[in-house]
Amino acid sequence: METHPSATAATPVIPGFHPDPSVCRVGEDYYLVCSSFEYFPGIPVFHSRDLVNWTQIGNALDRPGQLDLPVDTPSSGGIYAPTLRHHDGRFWLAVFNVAPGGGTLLFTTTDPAGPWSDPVRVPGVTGIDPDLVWDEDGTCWCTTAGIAQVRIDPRTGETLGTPHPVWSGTPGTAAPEGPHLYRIGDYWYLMISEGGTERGHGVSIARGPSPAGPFEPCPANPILTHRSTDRPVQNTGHADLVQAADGSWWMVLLGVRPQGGTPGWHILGRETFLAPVTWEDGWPVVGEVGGELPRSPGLEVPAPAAGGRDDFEPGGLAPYWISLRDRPAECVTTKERDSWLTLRARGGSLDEPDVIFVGRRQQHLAFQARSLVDPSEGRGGLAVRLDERHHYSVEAGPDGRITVIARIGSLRSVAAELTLPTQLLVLTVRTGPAPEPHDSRTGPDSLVFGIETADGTVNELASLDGRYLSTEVAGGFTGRVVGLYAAAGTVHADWFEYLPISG
Ligand code: 6LW
Repeated sequence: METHPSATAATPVIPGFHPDPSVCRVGEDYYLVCSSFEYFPGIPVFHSRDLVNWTQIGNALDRPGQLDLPVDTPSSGGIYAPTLRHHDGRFWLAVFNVAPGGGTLLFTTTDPAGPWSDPVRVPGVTGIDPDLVWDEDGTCWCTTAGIAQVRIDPRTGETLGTPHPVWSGTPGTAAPEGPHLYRIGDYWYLMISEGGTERGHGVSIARGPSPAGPFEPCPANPILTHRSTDRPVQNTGHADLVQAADGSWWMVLLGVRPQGGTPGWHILGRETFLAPVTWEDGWPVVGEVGGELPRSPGLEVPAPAAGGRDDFEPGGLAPYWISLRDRPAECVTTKERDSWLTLRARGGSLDEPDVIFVGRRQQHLAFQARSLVDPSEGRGGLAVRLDERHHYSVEAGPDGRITVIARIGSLRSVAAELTLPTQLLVLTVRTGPAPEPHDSRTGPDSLVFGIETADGTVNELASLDGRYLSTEVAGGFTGRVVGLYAAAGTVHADWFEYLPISG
């Protein structure tokens, strides 16, 4: 594969909340999956021919029975870091569901676009971040955060023995997790993340003669970290390795792009980046994150993620639309009104865990979104959501009252209010510059909510400080999601448009 120096070293290959990437190659095709937490469907699946341009081809967990996220599954609980592997003609996916009744789950398919199998439960594996690898004898090894390891039968979920500790990274370093085990050349390599998924994050590796070790750490550990640097991409870690069809090696990893002053706020969640890997003395050496990127003949790189307009055709929502915990057909449908999305309220406002909300990830540092809604049968609107306790929205209802609502922690406030005769309305949100102060405390951005009148004039109602919809404020593992919700009655949307402004 050709490589070319990129001027956009801070550009993720899959922007927006797409953390914990796991990748595998079959011939010329690459497949990649990410964590999905409290959202349904779960585990977005991407395809690429060059490791740079990725297309979402589905979601592995797209039906009830595969993905059970009870209403008491907390935000940033649910589906944690998956591992995707291809073995013996099948794709395998291992995940841990951090939810009541959850645990380790395995799925398999011959087509990563789906459908994927029902889950096989592995009750004997209780750690997060399960990795799967098969040795020369066909034995399957499952390695989890901690780091612990046990042999399993992936078809039945039976554990063959009890999990036992293996190499757990650099002594004194927090949170050994995200293990992946590989047979490369004469060695078995155990690559893990350590330091926690925040600014101290890093990747370390060890090697040994068997999948169970004993493991000798790489003298150059951590092989990747951006801790204590001023690089634009921070929190780099939770990585997976893949060998390209031409023999070159690559790492996919998560990173964040903090904005504003100190301590820096990341608003898009943890994103997927790519870095080149070379080998020296039998150890991997990681190049610049986002630096030298591969290029397949005929493909321009790196292509920024597209925005676009959804017209809600009756076939259903595109795979990038995500809901909270489930998506009951009686509450979310494109079949009730021709080419409209209908949302029927169930749980009240965005403060409630069972609110009916569907959205797509904010994938650009600056964006705008618009939607034409009919609020004549219920109250609802356009929201930017981090979690139940951190969201902003513009909402309309049959009484003609339009409100901009800000929820920050335990505070809920109506930031702006306006009454208009009930009518079809275009609700709008866009990012803008951070509000004052413009000093070391400058936030990442602002979120400006408004309505558009029939002649296309935008009436901006409120501009809200974006820092409160960042992971540094809200906590957790996700990022901003922008979308539509119903708080009472039934709300219809004719179309929804998401457009990048920059980055
Ligand atoms: C994941 C862990 C991590 O399970 O964050 O960054 C956790 N790494 O490995 C949630 O994504």
